[in-house]
Amino acid sequence: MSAPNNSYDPVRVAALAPDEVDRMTAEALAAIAAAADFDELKQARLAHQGGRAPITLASAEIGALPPEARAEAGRRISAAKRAIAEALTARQADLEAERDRRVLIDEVADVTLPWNRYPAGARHPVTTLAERISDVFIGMGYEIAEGPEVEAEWYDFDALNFPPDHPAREMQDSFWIGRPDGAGRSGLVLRTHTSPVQVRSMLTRPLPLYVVSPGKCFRTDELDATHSPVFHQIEGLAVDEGLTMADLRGAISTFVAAMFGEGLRTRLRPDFFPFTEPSADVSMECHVCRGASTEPGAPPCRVCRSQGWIEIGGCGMVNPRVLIACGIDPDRYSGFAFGMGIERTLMIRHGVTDIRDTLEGDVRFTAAFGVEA
Ligand code: FA5
Repeated sequence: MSAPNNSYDPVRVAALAPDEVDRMTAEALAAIAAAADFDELKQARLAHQGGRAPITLASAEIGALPPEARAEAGRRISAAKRAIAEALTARQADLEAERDRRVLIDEVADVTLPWNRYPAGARHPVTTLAERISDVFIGMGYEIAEGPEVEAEWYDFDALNFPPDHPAREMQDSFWIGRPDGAGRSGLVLRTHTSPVQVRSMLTRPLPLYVVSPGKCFRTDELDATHSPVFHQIEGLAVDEGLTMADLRGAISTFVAAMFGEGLRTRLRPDFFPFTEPSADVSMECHVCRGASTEPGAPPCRVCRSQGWIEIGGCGMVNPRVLIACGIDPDRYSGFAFGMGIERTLMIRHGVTDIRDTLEGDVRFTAAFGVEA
């Protein structure tokens, strides 16, 4: 800063002359107005408001003026600084408003665009039906039991009283797991039914025993409208003192009422399974025609093929040989068991005419059952 000077020296303080201050101010205002973005505005601020700005340097010269001239020069400089500061603030506000406007345009969300291009997935109806059937039995006090899909031959056949080399073993055509060296069977099989879970349950759980076991089964059946090489069954097993066929029938009737409606009759007809004695196939009265289609002249029923009855699975009293194989005293305990196909139950319940619809993964099929979680 120059030293105080009582004699006005127009050369040394030319920067404070009104024209010069006006010129500096005009230059600053022009630069500020021309700043097209925040960077340019920053440059203009540094150039015209910073420590090296002409107006800042000029104000440092006020002390060099004669005292009578200082006040006026001070006012002029202050007015110039104020004008520059206001211009900077205004330009800053303009640029911010412009940026906000651009953001609104650039980042606009078109709320009319379709939002569900990837429709929510749904659980497979076979899975949800298996859970519903399980829930019916859980409501009666049963527990869920599980077993492996790759099963030991002993559980799938031997312990269930399928004699070795007996044709009964071929009742369910099996996918055998070969030995890694290719030399014959390994003793493992893709389980052909859920009945091995009966054995696993009897060997590991305390008595009395009430379990259901839904799961996948595998057979070398040709794929057609009613058969699949991979399908699901649900197994039921009860072992307790004093159980009879009447208890078995009660369990099945409760299942039929819960799944197909109240008041439908059930029918057990003699059948053969090596692991139950006596054994029966289970049918229920057709839930669509309720047997009416069997009357002479009545319209045909697609669901039961005018038989009046629909077969839903196999059942029986647990063969005492199986109880013994599982270390259970058949003189004290008796048991009943049943096994039903889940795809077949789905087909009967929902009028599905081709089991392949349950396998193909077409969402138009599964979506019809809703998006039940
Ligand atoms: C059995 O598998 C016995 N384990 C059932 C059983 C359990 C009897 C407990 C007694 C006591 P079956 O082979 O009939 O039985 O099969 C039972 C059900 O599985 C059939 O009624 C059918 O609904 C279903 N099923 C069998 N094979 C297939 C297949 N290839 N595709 C779709 N469902 C099938």
